[in-house]
Order: sequence, then structure tokens, then C-alpha cells
Amino acid sequence: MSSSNIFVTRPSLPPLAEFVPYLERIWDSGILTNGGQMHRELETALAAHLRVPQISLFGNGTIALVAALKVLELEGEVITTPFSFVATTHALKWNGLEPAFADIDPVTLNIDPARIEERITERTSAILAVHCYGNPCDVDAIEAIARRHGLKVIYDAAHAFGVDCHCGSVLTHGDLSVLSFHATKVFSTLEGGAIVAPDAEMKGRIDRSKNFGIVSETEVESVGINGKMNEVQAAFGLLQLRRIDAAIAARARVAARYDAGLAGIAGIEPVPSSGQIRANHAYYPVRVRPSFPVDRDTLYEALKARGIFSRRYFYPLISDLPMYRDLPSADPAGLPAARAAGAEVLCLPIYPDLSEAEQDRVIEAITEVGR
Ligand code: T4K
Repeated sequence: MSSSNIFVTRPSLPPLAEFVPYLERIWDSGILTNGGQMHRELETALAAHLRVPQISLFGNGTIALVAALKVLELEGEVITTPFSFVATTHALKWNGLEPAFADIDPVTLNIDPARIEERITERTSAILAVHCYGNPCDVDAIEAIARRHGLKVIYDAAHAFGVDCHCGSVLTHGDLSVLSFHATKVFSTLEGGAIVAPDAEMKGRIDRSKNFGIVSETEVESVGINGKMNEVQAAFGLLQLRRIDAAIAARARVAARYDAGLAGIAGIEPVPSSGQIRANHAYYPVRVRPSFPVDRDTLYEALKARGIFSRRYFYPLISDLPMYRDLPSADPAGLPAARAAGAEVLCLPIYPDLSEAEQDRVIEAITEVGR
């Protein structure tokens, strides 16, 4: 049995030699950024692969979120989930918007539509929801609320690369969806991200917004930012895309082995996949219930002591962080489902190259701690 460390994720890297021809093309062209050939090719390839109308690449997912909120010209308050990576709420603050936290559904761990409506005030301009762990939000209910109240909907789809819900790609819902292509994600461009847009007019606005708002050499239409993806990132993405189906299939095999291997352990409950017609197995979150002999944090530490680095995504809750906890909507009494999830969820190692032996080590360690 290997005693090397096992991390929550590892990137799938193709043989280095396969990357060299891409780099040679970049070297030959002398174009390193600002919408070069690799960038154009990756946008075209991703729009086709993801079956979305338009996609605009960014240097990372957070700057894409910031830009998405900016182009929608939102004001006032935006209703969002406290159970996410901190970038979700930070993107609101970077736009001068006030987050209003709504509790999550206790089963899916996505924002609960019933709780959204309670948070709407005359200052609310939008809903920023997250497809947590790649499980689609209740998009129909959210869209019905948004229509009733005239709100925009932005999906933080950082976890939802390639996920389909009942009506095709989950990325086509809402006004805009935002992806992350970070090194820890299912599909990676080292750092990277993208906004999925419904039409060419919106893509044009987004494209200009990530390039300082520049329209032409003499015209600047908006207070844009530098959010561009460079050519090396885009080239890496083109290479990754060639293997993405095999990578997701490998993740599915790991998930199925966990399902079987953990089934007999009382108090360890996988967070159910909900609403996915096609999943991406980005994460393998389990809940450590009170019927397990130790609590989540004790299990986390015990795994760490055995060289297994699981992660408590998402603990602490965003609403408990110093810059947000004084908001009225951050009151823990109003967020019981998020609190429970924050205390119970542990994300186990999952990635395409996780070997069966390594996975068995994880399962055996949990079994041992649970005895
Ligand atoms: N919205 C949501 C819902 C998100 O989850 C995220 C990012 C964003 C927005 C923002 O998107 P980006 O701006 O990041 O594109 C990681 C990622 O840094 C972050 O991208 C991700 N969510 C978040 C859920 O997880 P950490 O603090 O856990 O990263 P780190 O460095 O501890 O990495 C975790 C493990 O991954 C390491 O133990 C080892 C492995 N790893 C990591 C890196 C960076 C590698 O094997 N290779 C690597 O290069 O945040």
C-alpha cells in the first residue's frame, strides 16, 4: 500500500510532448494574448462542445463573474447562497452590490427558491445562484421568481462544466452563466474561466468589457477591465478538450466505486446528485451525519493524519466571514440548512488519475475511523 499523499484533486496532464506543437504555433505567430488564434479556436470548440450559443473566455472564473455582474448593470442587492466558494460573494462586492443570503435546500445544497422570495426587497436587482458541486439549481423555479419580480439571474457555474439538466446544457439558463477553468476543475486552462451568453450582441459587450471596454483604437465604450485569457491558457484548453470525455468517464468510475465502497458505512451519506441528466463528477461530497462515531472535523483530521487531504467545501460559510457576517441576511438563525451542510460536508478525493489502490486507502481510512 502506498503511503504517498492523496489530494482532493489533481489535474490531468497530457504528455508534455503533446503540448509542444501548440506552443510552437504560439511562438511562430508572436501573438501571446488579446484574442489570438488559440483563443478564437477554443471559443468555437467550447461553444460546440457545451452546446451553448456564445462563450467568452476569461483569465479566471472570478474575473468572469465580476464582469458578468458588471455588464448586466446591476444595482442594490443581489440574492445569493452562503454555501459556495468565497469568490461568488466577493464578485458582488467588487461591483458595489450588497449580497443578501438566502438559505439552501437541505438535500441539494443549492439555493432554495422558497427562501429566495423571502429575501426580495425593492432594492433587489438579481439572483446569483450556484450549481453547487455541478448539481443543477432548480432553474425553472428560479426563473419563475425572476420573471415575477423583474430580476436578472446569473448562474455561478464554476462546477458545472458539461452538465446537462432536463432541457439540455444547464449553462443556457439565466441571463448569464459563468464557468471556472481553474487547475482544480473538471476542465482546466491552468487558470481560466468563461461567460456563457445567449446571443452575439451580449457576447460583444462581454468581449469588450474584458478588454478595457475598447471598441476601436479611438473608442472606449465602458469602464472595462483586463480579464482576457492568454494564448498559452487557450492552447492548454484545446489540448484538454481532446480528452475531456475520457476524463469525465474516469471520474464517473471513481464516483461509482465510492458509492459502492461507502454504502455500508453508517453515518456517511453521499450528497445526492440531483437534476443531472449528464453529470461531470467534479466533486464527491459526503455528509458526515451524527450517526457516524466522530464529527466531520475529526474525520477530516484523521484522514489528514493518514495523508488523505479531503476538503471542507464549503466551510466556513461565506456569511460567517468577517466582511459579510454583519449583514442582516447573514444571521445564522436564517440559514439553518447552510449551517448544517457547512458542518457536515466533506469532499473526498476525486480525479481521473486516482488509482483504485489510492481510493481504497480513502475508503478503508473512513471505515477505520468509523469503527
Ligand atoms: N465560484 C465557485 C463556486 C468556485 O468554486 C470557484 C473556485 C470560483 C467561483 C472562482 O473560480 P476561479 O477564479 O478560481 O477560476 C480551489 C480553487 O482554487 C478554486 O478555483 C475553487 N473554486 C475552489 C473550490 O477550490 P482551494 O483553496 O481549495 O485550492 P488549493 O490550492 O488548496 O487546491 C486544492 C487541492 O488541489 C490541493 O490540495 C492540491 C490540488 N492542486 C491544486 C492546484 C492549484 C493541484 O494538484 N494542482 C494545482 O495546480 O481553492
